[in-house]
Amino acid sequence: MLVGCQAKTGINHFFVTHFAGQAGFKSYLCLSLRYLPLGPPGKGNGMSALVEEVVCPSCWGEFDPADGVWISRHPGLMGDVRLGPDAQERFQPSRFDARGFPLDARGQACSEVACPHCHLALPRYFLEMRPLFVSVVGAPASGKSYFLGAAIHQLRSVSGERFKLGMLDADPERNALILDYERALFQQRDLDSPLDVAELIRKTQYGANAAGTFAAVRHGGLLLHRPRPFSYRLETKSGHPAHLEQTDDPNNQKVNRILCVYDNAGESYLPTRQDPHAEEVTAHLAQARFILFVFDPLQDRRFLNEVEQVKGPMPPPKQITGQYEVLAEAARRVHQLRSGDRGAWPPLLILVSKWDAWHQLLPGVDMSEPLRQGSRAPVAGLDVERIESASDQLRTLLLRLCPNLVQTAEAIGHEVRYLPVSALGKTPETRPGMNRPAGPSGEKGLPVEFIRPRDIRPTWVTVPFLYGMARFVSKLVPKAERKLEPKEKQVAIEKSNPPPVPSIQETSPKPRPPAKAAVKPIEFDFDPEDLK
Ligand SMILES: Nc1nc2c(ncn2[C@@H]2O[C@H](COP(=O)(O)OP(=O)(O)OP(=O)(O)O)[C@@H](O)[C@H]2O)c(=O)[nH]1
Ligand SMILES: [Mg+2]
Ligand SMILES: [Zn+2]
Repeated sequence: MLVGCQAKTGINHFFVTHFAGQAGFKSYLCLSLRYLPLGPPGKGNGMSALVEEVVCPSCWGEFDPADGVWISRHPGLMGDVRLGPDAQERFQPSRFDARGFPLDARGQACSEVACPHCHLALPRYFLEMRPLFVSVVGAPASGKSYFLGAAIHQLRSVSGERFKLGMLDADPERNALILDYERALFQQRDLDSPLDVAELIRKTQYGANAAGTFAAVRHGGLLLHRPRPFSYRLETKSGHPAHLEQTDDPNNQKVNRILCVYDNAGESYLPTRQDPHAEEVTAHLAQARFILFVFDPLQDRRFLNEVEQVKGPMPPPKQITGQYEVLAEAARRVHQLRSGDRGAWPPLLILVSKWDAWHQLLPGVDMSEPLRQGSRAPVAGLDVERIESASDQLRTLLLRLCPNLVQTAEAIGHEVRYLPVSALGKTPETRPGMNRPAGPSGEKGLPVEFIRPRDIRPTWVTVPFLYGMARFVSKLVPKAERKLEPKEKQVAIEKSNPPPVPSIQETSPKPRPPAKAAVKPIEFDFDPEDLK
């Protein structure tokens, strides 16, 4: 049933929104028709607004939604110029069935849309919502996958319940890997039997042989590797301050976003200029609104020594990778991918992982959920002040134990924050005599680490996403901020201008240049006028 249409770019492209079947399932079709009747876009007439420009979550190429290609369904139409002989052919439709679905060359109705540049399928919501790319970066075994599994799981409930911001999988099938992580952490049948943490979430596979982690795309005679995106619809609900029923913005496109993250293996961030595969699968760095760098302090010898002084002997780290080099390499890639535009560098949040194992070094930091609920407001506000205070305290600790990290981070980012996180919330236990098999050169195997599912209680895993959204994405997450008195403002300016990072050899800090007038460059504002 044809219920509405919307002109694209004033010429001969039209999107037709139609409902198929009882489920009310929506589809958008690009029709090359000239004189379809036009109706005003808006709620209630079955129309759905499309974004002006789609950014592909696989190759980050931009395209007009009207130029999307469709994926054929007939089994006889195998073979695609970009994806090889095992993929269904992509096509631009010229015939449609009675319901408006495009027909492939063998007459099968099709509903899956793909990017015209790389030909990879993408969730349809990318045609309707503005993207929010977030990069999670870190060395091997720093805790990226554990963090993502815990953070996405907890964000689903926190964002909906506390912020009236719905979070749904844009395509559950394509999010299967992260859903597996979530199930491993939070949906075990037996809550009391200890599980081996190395098996609970396995090391992310890497390289040309880890076919599940990327898609190979032929382009200009080359075979390029594109990482698998995981995407979530973030949509305001009734009660959210920016949830307005506006006829000129039926999808609330000015506010809603499609959050897109990637789970790369740490190896793809190691500085290996010889390996184009690594650079290709991490090219999302150039699109990131903010970057989350996962730093594992237990892989840093000096930090680990300090922890051992307080807690006694710790299991040796699985590996020690050059985490500073990984950060510097990520910065180099951002710089290169953004053609050297330093002004466009995204804010950098340093997540210091496995807080459960080192929290004794950071006493006095309040790690309860940094949310404040007003007495009358239906939504909570994010306690940005408390998060920034924790960041200042953690920065001081890192400056003493890992000055290289602070120095590297602050040389890269205009905005750098330091956040403690723990995906598990409890340090796994080891058992005497239970070790992994000996290494190839005969060295003793590492102890096996166990955790009981009942004990998994993540700490602050949602904070990096919520903070990033509150600070750097307009109107999604409200900040709970006190209005400062003029005197307090001056103190805040001084506070937000922390002491400089001494170079490795330096002992006395250099004076820092005076603070810029704008202490908080991006302010949250819920003035509804602003949305018009
Ligand atoms: N104590 C503690 N250990 C953790 C935590 N999260 C992860 N780990 C440990 O760190 C190991 C590596 O975590 P992953 O999430 O797989 O690390 P990764 O960064 O994804 O590693 P790659 O996939 O190799 O890049 C796990 O096997 C756990 O042993 C945590 O919150 N606390
Ligand atoms: Mg991983
Ligand atoms: Zn693409």
